[in-house]
Amino acid sequence: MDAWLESGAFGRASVPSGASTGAAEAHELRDGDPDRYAGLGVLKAVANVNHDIAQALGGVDALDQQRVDDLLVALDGTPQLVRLGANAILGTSLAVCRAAAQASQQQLYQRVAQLCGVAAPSLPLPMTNILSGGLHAGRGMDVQDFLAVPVGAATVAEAIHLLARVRTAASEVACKRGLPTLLADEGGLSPGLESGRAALQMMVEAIAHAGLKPGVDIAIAIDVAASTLQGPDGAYRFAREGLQRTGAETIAMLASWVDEFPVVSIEDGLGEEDWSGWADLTCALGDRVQLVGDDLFATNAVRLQRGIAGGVANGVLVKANQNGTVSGTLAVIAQAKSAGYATIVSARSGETEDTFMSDIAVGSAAGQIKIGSLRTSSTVAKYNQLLRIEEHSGAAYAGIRSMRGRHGPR
Ligand code: 2PG
Ligand code: MG
Repeated sequence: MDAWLESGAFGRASVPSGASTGAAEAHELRDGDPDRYAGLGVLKAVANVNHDIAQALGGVDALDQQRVDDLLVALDGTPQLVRLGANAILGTSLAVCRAAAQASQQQLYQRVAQLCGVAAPSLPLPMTNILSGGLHAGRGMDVQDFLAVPVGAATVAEAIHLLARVRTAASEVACKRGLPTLLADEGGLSPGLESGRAALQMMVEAIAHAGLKPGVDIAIAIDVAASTLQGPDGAYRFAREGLQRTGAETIAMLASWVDEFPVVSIEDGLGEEDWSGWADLTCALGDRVQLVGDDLFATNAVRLQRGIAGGVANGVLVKANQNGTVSGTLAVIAQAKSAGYATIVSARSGETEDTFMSDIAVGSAAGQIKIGSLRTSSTVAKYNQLLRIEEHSGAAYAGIRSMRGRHGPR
């Protein structure tokens, strides 16, 4: 998506797509023509940008991001942006924001900081996928993601280096064990291990093999993506393990992992509509680890409010394409922060070369960022953007203080 302003300023953006999507996410408009990209073409969304959206935005002040985004949402007219498509709307919103940054001679992270009233942008603590299962790896393991969190790093540059060391070491461990070393969707490995515990053991082995201390240099985050495991009866099916667990049993399993391994963050530990289970999970583990809602909150203010009111989770994953606009995404970050929730700006499993998310993470002082392993150009681009901003901004590194649970602010 390209946006030109009358001044000649220009902004370009592209939008990602996810494999494990939450039901409450803003709608991604696909053509549904089976003869083109298996139905996943986006000619309709492109046409919406070129016609309805271009017409509606002509003459509107691009520096007024809120007005641009309000116009886009009103033009769509549906809560989940099904008419024009959240892909069409977000692409426009991001491109306009970039053009506005250029017009006002700001770096993009500075523009984001201005939009959210953040005086001190910060460099985020990264978390990175190392081992994959679920929909990111042909269901080779039940749990979707095991991630490394470089809790011992003092700068974002050092953090990225530690992550690269763990990822390389994980490949070596896989090789040694005769496990596959091919890439999963997020640049991690797909070892197809039989249980979450086995994957955690492999994570610890990889961290140690990299010459690092588990829990000191590198801790572990998990994205269970439990919505993808839950059956219509509400039970969680761990097919690879050959087990079914109730919500309470799933909480007990997660608690045992926190007891035994240096786990500091658990995302989507239960399903997206299991609100009472989530409240129990938060009571059980919220003081010890960060509990992150991804499919649960879907970067949606109404769902997040329900979570805050019900004592559910203590962190929110932030994906701009779940929300649909720049303003809406930044508003969710502000809402989460004022409730004391951690905010983790996240890539999707289907990413592009666009690095906007790095600027959102810094500009909003989100504190954390989740990007796939340093194995593809789409992820390297985002880490590079963080390094560029680090050099340009002199912003402080948020580090481990940005987490919730035992590492978070008291
Ligand atoms: C997630 C994301 C990134 P997807 O579940 O958090 O790992 O995956 O884009 O497939 O939703
Ligand atoms: Mg997730």
